[in-house]
Formats: sequence, structure tokens, C-alpha cells
Amino acid sequence: MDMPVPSSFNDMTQDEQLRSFIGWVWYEREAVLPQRWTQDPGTRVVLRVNSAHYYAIVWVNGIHVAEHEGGHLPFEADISKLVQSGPLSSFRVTIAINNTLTLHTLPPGAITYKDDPSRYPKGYFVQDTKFDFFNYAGLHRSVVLHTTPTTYIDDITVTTDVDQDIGLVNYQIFVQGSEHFHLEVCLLDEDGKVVAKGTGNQGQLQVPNAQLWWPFLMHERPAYLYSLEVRMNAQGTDGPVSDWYTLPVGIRTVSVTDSKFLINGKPFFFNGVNKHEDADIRGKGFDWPLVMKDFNLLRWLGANSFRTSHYPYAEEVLQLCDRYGIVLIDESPGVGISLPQSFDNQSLEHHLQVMEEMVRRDKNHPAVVMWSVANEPASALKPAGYYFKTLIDYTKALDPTRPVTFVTHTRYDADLGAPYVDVICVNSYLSWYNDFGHLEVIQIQLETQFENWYNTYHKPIIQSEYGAEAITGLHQDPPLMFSEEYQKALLEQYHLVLDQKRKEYVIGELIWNFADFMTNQSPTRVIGNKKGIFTRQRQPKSSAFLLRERYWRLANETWPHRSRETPWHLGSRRFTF
Ligand code: GCB
Repeated sequence: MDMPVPSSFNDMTQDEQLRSFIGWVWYEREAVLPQRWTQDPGTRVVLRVNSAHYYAIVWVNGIHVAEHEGGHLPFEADISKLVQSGPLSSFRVTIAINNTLTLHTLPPGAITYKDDPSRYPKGYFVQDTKFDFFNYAGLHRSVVLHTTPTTYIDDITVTTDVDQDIGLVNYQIFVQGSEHFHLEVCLLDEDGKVVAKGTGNQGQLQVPNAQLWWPFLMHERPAYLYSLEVRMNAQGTDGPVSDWYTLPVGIRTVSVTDSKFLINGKPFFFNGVNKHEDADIRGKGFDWPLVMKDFNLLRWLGANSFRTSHYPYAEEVLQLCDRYGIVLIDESPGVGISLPQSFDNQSLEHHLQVMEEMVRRDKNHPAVVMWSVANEPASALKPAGYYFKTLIDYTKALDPTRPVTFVTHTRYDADLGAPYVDVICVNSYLSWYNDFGHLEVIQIQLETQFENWYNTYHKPIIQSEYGAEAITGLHQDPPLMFSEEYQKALLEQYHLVLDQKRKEYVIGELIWNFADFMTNQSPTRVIGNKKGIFTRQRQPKSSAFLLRERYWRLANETWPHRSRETPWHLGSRRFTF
């Protein structure tokens, strides 16, 4: 059958068996390459798969070229030899994908065989997961072919610092294919003016009177991006080779005190949301109109941040965050780690590998201000202490410039991972999963939650999830659960405490969730999770207007010196694309 890419395959047909399919699916197509690519031995042809969920094996003309575990991070294969060996300019690419989750995958899952013949047919099994979103599968992001010269710029690492009004841009460049090369770097401002130059594979550029990268609504000129142009010249086997790459660079600093999160030395508050990559029909497939709509809604809300719950999002999303000044907590797919087996060495080793791939992919985005290595693990289990210490130490070694956290729902006095995080991120669903229907207990319980955590750890705290389900259009006053009124009233109770604690050590609030999203079927889910403040089709519920009023007000109160953002302009519109 024809299958669009990018897209999840699950919702593409009327076939329930395909929707809930577990096992191998096979993607295959022919591709035609320009003759230039196939005839020039100085060209390196690369096949890049941006996301294949979950386990993928790739063949070119039937020859195995790559294998990758993990559904949210890219991988690539150098296929030059295969496509340059004959006169053919077309070739066949085959990608087999298996969406089975085990105790050692991220996220973990388990296949349970039901072997009671009086209740289940022979060989019957189900995929169990401990996370609350549908395990969509397929080629979720683009598969691209691109070229480089045979000696090429393989990677760049940029870190930034600020000394008085001088911006410091530290760079390190990795070249593959030759030992003998010459590198020139050049930093340009947004007007294209060169502001600093350097040579060699590492160094520091100094930018006097640097324009810093500031979050949306925190400054009159947010999200300032310089461009780092890297040019390489080398002597290849067949003569001189050159390669160049341009990387957007935001100059900013991030640091954490015992009660504050500082960006460029100033306290930053996460007025934000949690999201999912999720929508009708396409499932987790990347979709530009959807992404654009979401960013416009974020700005309409006055939200300045989100967490990539519960896995790394598409690179295009991170690029837009850089451009708009939307701050990110970048989360790994370590969601639902709940059984002791998922804390063993095999799982830990894979988790370290995922952090390595994620940091390598996302390290240069100024929008990313913190790594989250997991969401709601069973962090009271004995092995959790060693597991999180190792994972967090490793992530800090990979990137010494950003704080690291994981998001917890364990009690403050039982959490064995919390000692190792820089910021306490805590989820709670007061008056939803406990004391349901009793909004009157939220204030006292939330106050207790914050005080317990702060008095134990003296670290800043983010309320990293809170919320309630609301079926859009369902009204009930006085508020009852699942009505729009109840969702709104619950948020208002949280806000009363958050307003107080923001003055002390609470540094952020991330609503669960930005939009309704698909989950497994269960007696507590009505075609998915309905805790969105927008519907799955991105229409606002009453709570969205409440949040919008709150986030714009908080931004105006906290950062009053910024020039007023006019969200709507009259007159003609200019579109860039
Ligand atoms: C949580 C999870 C999130 C769920 C949410 C809920 O704590 O982190 O993935 O969707 O609760 O709605 O139950």
C-alpha cells in the first residue's frame, strides 16, 4: 500500500489491525540521483533518516547500510560506494521498522503473552506500556539524501559566554576524510556584517557589544542570532576540496542558583507548556502547517517555553525555538521507566547512548537551556540512585554548559535521583488523580509539596506538569470533573499558590498539556487524553484564555522594561518562507 512520509502509518487507513499493528513494517522506494552525484568520486552521498520509530534496518539495493535503535533521533549512512559503482543513477532503498518495545528500549514496554486458552486465541499477545501516549510508528520525519565532499566538516560544537559586554563564542570543528585541512571561521551579525574571525579547528571569537539571545517577552529584541560561517579547504587525493557550513549562534548564558534560573544573569521564569508531537491522521508525522500553527498559538498564549515531553522533537521545531526565543527543556525518551529490569546495565547503556545522540544533535541550539533525562521514572526503586547519578554525570560530561534534570512524581523523601538534578521538576495532579472533585484541597497540598521539596534540597523548582481533563464544549457550573469549568477552576487554584512561590524558589509552571493527544484505549481516556488547553485540532478551550491572560500579565509584570509586543498587526502582511 502507498504510505506517505513523514507520517505514522497507524491512522492512515480504516484497518484496525494496521492501527494497532506490532511488528515489522517495510518501507521501500526507488530514488533517482543526479548524474553529478553518481559519477564524481569526490562526492560523498549520504542517506539520512530523521526518525524511524522504533528499531530500523536500512538496505540500499538489498545491501545492509545502517541499523538504529530509538525512534526520535536521526541516523545516517554513507552510501557513495553503492550508488557510484555502476552506470545506474536510480537505486532502491528499503527500511524495515519494528515498533516493539521491551524492558530495555526507551521508552520501555513489554510484550505479554496471554496463554489462557479459555480466554484468548492461540499466540495472543499485547504490548504493555507505562506511558500515556499512543505508540505511533513509522517514518515520522523526512528521509533525505544529501552530499558532502569526501573531506568534509562533520560536526561543530559552539558554546557561548559573556564577559561584561563582550560575547564569547567558543568553537570546535571536526573534519573527516583528511588530516590536512585549513579552517576559517567568520561570525556575522543579522545584517550580514562580519563581527569576528578566526582560523583553526578550535578557538574563541570575541564580539564587543554583543547582542545577546534573550527569550521571547523577556527583552525588546529577543532571539538575536549570529551566523557562524565555517569554511574548510583541504588537499584531497584528487586535488583541492572545499566545504562550508553556516550555523546560527545565539550568545547567551545559563546558570542555576539555589532558588533561581538565570539566563544572561537575569532570573527567568518558565511560563510554558508541555507538548506532544501528535495530530489527527498524521499521528507523530512531522507537518509544517501544524508546527507553524503551534508556534503561533504559543505566542498568542504569551508562553515563553516548553518541554519536549516525552522525547526529542524534530530539528525544525528546535530551529524555530531559536528564532522565536521559545526556551526549551529538551527531554529524552526515558518515559515510563518503572520496572526494576529497566534500571539494569543494558537499559542504562542504551540510555547513555541516547543522551549522546541527543546532545550531539541539539547542543548548538540556544533555545535548549536544560536537559531532562527522564519523565516520571520509578525513582524510589533501589537502583534508581546509581542509574540517575550515572546518567546525569554522563550528560554533564557531554555538555558542561547546561543544567540537567529529570521530571519526578515520586515523594520528596523517597526520590533517589533527586540529589543529582540541578532543578527539581515535579509533576502533580491534585484534585484530579487524588481527592478528585475537591478543588478546595489544592492550595494546602501544593504549598506542602513545594515546601517539602525546597526544604529538603534547596534547589529551584518547576511545576513541570499540572492539569485536568476537559471535554471541549462540556459545561457544568458549579464545576464538575471533565467540564471546561473544572479544568479552569483547577488551574486557578494552582495559580494562587504559584503566584506566592514564584517570589521564593518556584521558577516555572508548565501546563499539562498544550493540546489533547492520542493515548492507548482505557476506561480513563475518552479517545485520548483531554488535558489540552487546546483541542487536538488546536481550538482553544476556556482554560486557554485563562492561561493567555496569565502569561501576558506575568510577562508584563516580570519584564516591564521590554517594549510592548503587539501580537496583531493591521494592514498588509509579509510572509517569509
Ligand atoms: C503524567 C505523565 C503524562 C500523562 C499525564 C496524565 O504524569 O507525565 O505523560 O499524560 O500525567 O494526563 O495522566
